Amino acid sequence: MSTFRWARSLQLTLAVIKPDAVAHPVISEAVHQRILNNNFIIVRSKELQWRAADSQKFYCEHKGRFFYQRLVEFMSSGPMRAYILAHEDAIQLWRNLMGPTKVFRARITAPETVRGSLGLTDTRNSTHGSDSVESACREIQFFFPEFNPSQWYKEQEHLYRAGPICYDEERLEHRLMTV
Ligand code: 3AN
Repeated sequence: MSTFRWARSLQLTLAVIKPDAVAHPVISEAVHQRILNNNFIIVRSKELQWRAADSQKFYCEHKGRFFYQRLVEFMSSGPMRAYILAHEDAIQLWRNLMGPTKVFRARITAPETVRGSLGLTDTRNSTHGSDSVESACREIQFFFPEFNPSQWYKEQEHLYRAGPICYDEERLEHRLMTV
């Protein structure tokens, strides 16, 4: 059972462990442990694999960039693990833990971050995280179409904030003790 102490409302973000990291269970587990060690609430988690069309749709803003084709192929090359995470400052906290986009910069400037310590290349950089409230909502719905963030904030946020919650090791998610 976990009793987190929250001073402010919870915020949701989307976090993804990309195919390069999921391909190596030790690395994937290390990222998962960082999520738990940083007191994120795992609201949902699932493993999935994209088709090329999913990858193209998700990264359409990068169409035309030199790395686009490589990125699209990589993101549909194998299984990923996606999470809906909650924390007081979930978006910024997860992005701080991930570190800079470019792995070689991350290794030098932020070696303790996920990308700095576990990323392979600028494309195969181990993790993804939403960069704003708007993108978190959009991306959560892309990965978890059955989940409604607005409804969660309205009906569930106060329950997760008050707790108690427990961690379900089989589902790799936290759940409310009252449900
Ligand atoms: P971030 O994931 O840090 O928010 P974005 O949204 O600019 O970064 O880029 C999306 C993804 O595109 C990155 N995670 C990375 O996999 C890939 N990418 C971005 N910039 C480069 C680059 N210069 N070279 C190769 N891949 C890149």
